[in-house]
Amino acid sequence: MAVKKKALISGVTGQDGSFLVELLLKKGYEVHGIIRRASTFNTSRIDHIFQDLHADKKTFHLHYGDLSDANTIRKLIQKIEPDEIYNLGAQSHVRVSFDIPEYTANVTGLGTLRVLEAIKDYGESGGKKKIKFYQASSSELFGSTPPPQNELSPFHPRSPYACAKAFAYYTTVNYREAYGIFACNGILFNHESERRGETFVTRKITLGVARIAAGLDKKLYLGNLDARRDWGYAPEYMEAAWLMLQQAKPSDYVIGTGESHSVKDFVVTAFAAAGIDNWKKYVEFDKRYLRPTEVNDLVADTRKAAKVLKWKAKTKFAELVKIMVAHDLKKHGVEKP
Ligand code: NAP
Ligand code: G4F
Repeated sequence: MAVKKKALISGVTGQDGSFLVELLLKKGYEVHGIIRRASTFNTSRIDHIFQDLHADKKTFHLHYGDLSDANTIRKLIQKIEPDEIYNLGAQSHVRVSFDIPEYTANVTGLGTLRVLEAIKDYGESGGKKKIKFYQASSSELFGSTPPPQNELSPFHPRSPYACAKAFAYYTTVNYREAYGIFACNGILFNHESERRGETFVTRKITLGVARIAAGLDKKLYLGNLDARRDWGYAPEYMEAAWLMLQQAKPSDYVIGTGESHSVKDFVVTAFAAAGIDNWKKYVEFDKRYLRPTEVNDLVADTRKAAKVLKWKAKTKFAELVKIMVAHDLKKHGVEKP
């Protein structure tokens, strides 16, 4: 019987982590995930996997750890000896990073360095696996660089989050060049789903619409409606992440749909998908959701991913909004219009 490949995922309890676990288990991997100790349950996105017929306790394992704790990361890598590491863990909220910049730099920036150092030391101390590394880089790196953005576009980070991701991006490139580690940056544009965190704008909108449809809320409070994003469907983006580590050579790739829409477009489409006319009656501005520096427009130029990875986004904007609204309406017991 062929030996199963092993993957180690940081951020396994997040939106992307949960889709990546499903994908890798389907591909026959043994999957290990790092979870943080919390005083409340934080595994709701992955609980169903243990009940799935295809996953049992022998193929999916969880370990306590934290990206701020180099010692535990090192020990986990030495014990598990994964073939592939996906570093998805991060303080990933851009607005929040202005409130907790030092913590964000520590986890989102230095966390990446800690994982790469542990991989390097594993190799140098005679570890037998040539561990491949995926870094969850972000289109936030481009910041104020005008669209479309590709692998050669300049970075101009506009938040502590983006600055931390820039450190992580360059550290990944440096460890590839300096130590020959198979390390890739997936520069992913915004990707969403029914599992998206509830404070990111898309999910906040689809949940808000569902709560209004269910009669639970009267208003939805938002910030800047003019910002434009390239929004795709998260499970497809994890397929791209996996593909990057299956190539002959490590490299960096932009992943997105190639289309941008404004937050207002998302609002209009979401209310319409729930059969509610006159969105203006429900949406109010709240300056608390503005950022000191904003990223105005992101659009991915994905020609490299299409050529090398043969990857292309399938789910486009209108379909994505429909999926998310339908999910949140159902969650609130509202029949689809
Ligand atoms: P998410 O839902 O916010 O998940 C973040 C994950 O990181 C969670 O599992 C979280 O654990 C974990 N985490 C937070 N702090 C940690 C720490 N100190 N140590 C270890 N783990 C920690 O994010 P996502 O949307 O899945 O995104 C995954 C990655 O891709 C992130 O690095 C994000 O910055 C990046 N990214 C996302 C997008 C996007 O549009 N979704 C685009 C580009 C890049 P808890 O569950 O315990 O909080
Ligand atoms: O949904 P957002 O919070 O996502 P943002 O800032 O684009 O970051 C997400 O995507 C990045 C990839 O480019 C990831 F790296 C990052 O980890 C995260 O997943 O905000 C999107 C836009 C912003 O322009 C924001 O100002 O929506 C605007 N917005 C308007 N009202 C709001 C709100 N954002 C949030 N979160 N909440 C609002 O009420």
